Amino acid sequence: MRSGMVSVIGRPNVGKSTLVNALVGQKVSIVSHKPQTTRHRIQGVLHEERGQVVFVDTPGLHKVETRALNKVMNQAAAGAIHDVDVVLFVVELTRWTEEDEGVLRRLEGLTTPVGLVVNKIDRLDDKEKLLPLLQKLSARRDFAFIVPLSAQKGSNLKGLVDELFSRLPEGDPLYPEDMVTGNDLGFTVAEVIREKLIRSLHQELPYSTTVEIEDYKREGNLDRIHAVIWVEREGQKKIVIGEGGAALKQIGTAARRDLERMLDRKIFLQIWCKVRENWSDDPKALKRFGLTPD
Ligand SMILES: Nc1nc2c(ncn2[C@@H]2O[C@H](COP(=O)(O)OP(=O)(O)OP(=O)(O)O)[C@@H](O)[C@H]2O)c(=O)[nH]1
Ligand SMILES: [Mg+2]
Repeated sequence: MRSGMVSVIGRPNVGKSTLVNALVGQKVSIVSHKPQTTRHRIQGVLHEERGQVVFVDTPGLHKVETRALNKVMNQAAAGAIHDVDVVLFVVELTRWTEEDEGVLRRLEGLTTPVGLVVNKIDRLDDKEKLLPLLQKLSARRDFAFIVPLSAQKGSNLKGLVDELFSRLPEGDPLYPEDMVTGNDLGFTVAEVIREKLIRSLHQELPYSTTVEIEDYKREGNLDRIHAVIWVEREGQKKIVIGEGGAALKQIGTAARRDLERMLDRKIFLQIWCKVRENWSDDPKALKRFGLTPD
């Protein structure tokens, strides 16, 4: 048997979380079309006959660190490069930016094997263009391997998993067979609510919100959960709640549906929206909301 840790890094929005979910066959990390969705390191475990891979999804490494939250997110991602067996650097096939360049710089001097995952190949209209694009990317570093794939369509995932297993050390599984994520239940619930929130909000507002679980009670087949959506200003609270509470109700319903399916239990979910001014730039608030680099 082989087993080991693989961290998944890259700039925001390239599809790291989509990839980790596809690899472990279950949703362990939330996804949205807006950059900077993931804020923590998220573990997802792939179990196979030949062994186990523990993936570490990370926040997208980004350039502009306007608030303390940005620094914490970048630190969480950068810290995941070390003490793993393989690093996966995820990029988009057709879009290379200054932030990809920044990720590449962070990898300089690293002796751990770095594999390049070229994602979103489903967007390529002309397959003839694939090879030249891959050649261009491969010139950027001496990558251990390069795998083009589509995380969303699930194409060529096996090619990637084979590359990983060939590089993992021999050893017993790190986690029990039924464990899919290393993150706890309260965290997962908060993340599912945050996903619905991000998807329902526009422009910059998602960056000013976070979700905290205030109370979590298990009563037979029912989980009773009280959650708080924190925003930074009164005006934002109005938007989150919506006309007559309609927006908040929609977020709650969508989150409850997902959670009932994921946990196979009845969920009673109550969500409040509260203001904590400037929380995203306040180290004390970040600590309280569990937003620390580890
Ligand atoms: N067309 C296409 N879209 C994809 C693919 N993989 C991911 N996406 C989309 O890309 C967007 C970002 O996906 P995420 O998985 O949240 O990206 P991420 O790298 O985790 O982003 P951050 O957490 O913000 O760093 C979402 O809208 C996904 O649906 C793919 O293979 N093809
Ligand atoms: Mg993500």
